[in-house]
Amino acid sequence: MQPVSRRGVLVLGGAGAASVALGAVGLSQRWLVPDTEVSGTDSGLSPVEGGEVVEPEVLRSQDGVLELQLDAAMTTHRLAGREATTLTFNGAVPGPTLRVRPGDTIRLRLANGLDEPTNLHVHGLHVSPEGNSDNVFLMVAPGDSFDYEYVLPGDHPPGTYWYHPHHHGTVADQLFGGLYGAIVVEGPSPVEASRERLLVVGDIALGSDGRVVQASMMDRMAGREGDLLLVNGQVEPRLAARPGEREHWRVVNACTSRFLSLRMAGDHDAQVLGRDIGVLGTPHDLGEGLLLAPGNRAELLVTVAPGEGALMTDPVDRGGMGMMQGSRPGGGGTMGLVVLEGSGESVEQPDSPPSRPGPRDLRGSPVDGSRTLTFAMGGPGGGRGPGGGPGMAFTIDGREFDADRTDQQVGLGTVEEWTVRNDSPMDHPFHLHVWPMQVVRDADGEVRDPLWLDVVNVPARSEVTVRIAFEDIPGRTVYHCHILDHEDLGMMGVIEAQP
Ligand SMILES: [Cu+2]
Repeated sequence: MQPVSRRGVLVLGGAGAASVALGAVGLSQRWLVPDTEVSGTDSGLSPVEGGEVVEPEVLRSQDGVLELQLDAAMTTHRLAGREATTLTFNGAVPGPTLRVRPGDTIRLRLANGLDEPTNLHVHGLHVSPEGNSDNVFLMVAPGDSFDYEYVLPGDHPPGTYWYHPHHHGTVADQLFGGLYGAIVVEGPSPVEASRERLLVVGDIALGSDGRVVQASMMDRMAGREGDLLLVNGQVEPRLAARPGEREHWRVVNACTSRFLSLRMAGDHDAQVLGRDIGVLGTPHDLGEGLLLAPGNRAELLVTVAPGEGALMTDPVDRGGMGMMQGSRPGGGGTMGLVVLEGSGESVEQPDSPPSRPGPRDLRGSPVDGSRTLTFAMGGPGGGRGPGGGPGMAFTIDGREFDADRTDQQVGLGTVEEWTVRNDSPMDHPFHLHVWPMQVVRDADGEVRDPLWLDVVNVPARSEVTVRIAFEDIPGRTVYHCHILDHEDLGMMGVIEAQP
């Protein structure tokens, strides 16, 4: 089968995050299209597709406390249906799912069994970035362990969050290697559904020896994408349900650099209930492509129809540069994430989900300050990135990351409006730790309904405007591009919120 080449589009491109469907996939075909072009980091190991979906082990808080140990180590285990040697938390990819409630405390011992430093970030949680909380400036040396404690506020938004290492310079390697897991903050009223499912999407490339393929400098500049698209560590697992059943799916994009464009193929109905932070007031159709940049999450309400269908992801053109031929971001063609089979006796269709109170809207608040941040690529880099060479600079406001410099000082208790500009020919998903962002204007114009994200994609050569309420949690932390290779190459800054 002739691979579908998108290289021309990508090299000429920089067209932003428009998704491109590469032909419809018929119901009788395998959902995973083999032999399509894959990106720079290719596997020599053939995955075993299918099998019933298996969810990561769940660790639940009791009486307001979740205590656990996470062992980061290189492990030989089953991945993609084959024996593989990857990085793991507690021996598995993904690591265990942490289920907590607002007001809970998580006490987590991170034991570093790797041969290099690591640490931990709880992505999206509104918790302190200081001390032994969500402090990305900490470093846990090989052989050492560290006791983290995260105290969730009593009004913490329910939703789907996740964790991964955040040690600058090796974030992409360690996440791509397999170090990630989900965090669920339960709400007071669960979504009415027959069942809940967690689908943690990651990608990886494995050599024929079952080891993780190392990324080249070109892969890093493009943002590496592994050719094995994993859901809970499996390739295209299967789910079964009865027609008429309604399921609540939590989808995490834990890929290092790969963007997902979700749609449902087949007759099953899918509604979007929530994005990164909290719920949407009114669910809307999944439609033809919900963009999940690396780090984004979606909560879906799936109503099962008779027969087979699949949650798919279409390739996303996230731009590129002429010199990046050979490592082609956004590659891989249309791929299946999970196959959903509706069979057996139908159950009565439940009522449509009630609307919930929507999230707050900062557009009514006075703005205490505004600033512009500019993402750019080009010129010689400082050589802080992996590989050590000068490479290309990945900058915010013309500077590469420096942990000792504070780039943004904000006042605690203020609301600010930030315009994030992207002067480069590639998309950069903007992630701010601790404080969620309300998107008020994206590359397509005003955003009508309140939309709260902690990763906001800024398409190539465009800008996005967000509002941020710097309330109740002071501290010093970071913002960065969530193409984690770009973050490692310097596209990160330091913010401090002070009274
Ligand atoms: Cu980037």
